[in-house]
Amino acid sequence: AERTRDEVELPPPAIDNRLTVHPLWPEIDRISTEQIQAAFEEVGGENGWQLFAEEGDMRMYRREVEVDGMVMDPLKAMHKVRGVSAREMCHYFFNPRYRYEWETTLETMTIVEQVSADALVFHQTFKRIWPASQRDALFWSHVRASRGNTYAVTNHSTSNPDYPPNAGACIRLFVTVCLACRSSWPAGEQPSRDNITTSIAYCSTVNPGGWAPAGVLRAVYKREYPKFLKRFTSYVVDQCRGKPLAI
Ligand code: 18C
Repeated sequence: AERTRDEVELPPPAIDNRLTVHPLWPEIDRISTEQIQAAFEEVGGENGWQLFAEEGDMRMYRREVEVDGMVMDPLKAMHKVRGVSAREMCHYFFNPRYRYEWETTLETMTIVEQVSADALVFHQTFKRIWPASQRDALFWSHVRASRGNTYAVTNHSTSNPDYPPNAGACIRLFVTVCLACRSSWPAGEQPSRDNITTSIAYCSTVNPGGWAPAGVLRAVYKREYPKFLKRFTSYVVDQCRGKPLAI
């Protein structure tokens, strides 16, 4: 039963019609297209990307960017995972059913709007980091297939009158995140758990939304991003074990 339920909810191979008639569609389409394209561009040291974490096939780069004294360093991570597909990776990243199992920064998650099979709006609160105020975020999330065995999830901050910023104890932060995944397998073979490799590009820019000490913030993301990517990829590998490969 578990298997059938999962297959039904896998990211759809084409855009859901309900999304294309939603008021957010033009923004969702534009930002997702930009993010997916940028995700696979090489980092090359010349644009100021510095490597800050490396482990096995995982590499993480950041650019130091401060706006009015607030840290907004863009992050870009590359990884390779064997035995799971791009579609499976994006399924577990997009579907809220699994989020508490791999997302360790989360305090609460609410689905604000179910737009379509491939788009949701979330409100999330995060664990508080002393001495800063607690943060929350309101963002749309969209999963789509692209050419070349690629699936990607893009998350981007939005607004909603029912969830006004900075109303309670939380300061609203702003995110743009893209998890782009591309699968490959040897030419002439059928893809299987034994021969598939998925390249992952994860890009993230977080605007903390209000004062946060730069040193603490950079220390937090140096620790949290590698932890996230390692934990999430091994979570997906574990979940897929023994299940038929979904391409
Ligand atoms: O992409 C990820 N997750 C998605 C699903 O949840 C989604 C989430 C995006 C929000 C990212 C912002 C998270 C801020 C968390 C702040 C509190 C961290 C507490 C940790 C302590 C245990 O796209 C995976 C996201 C992986 C997040 C890595 C951490 C990034 C930290 C960025 C700095 C946050 C600045 C605000 C806090 C100020 C503290 C001094």
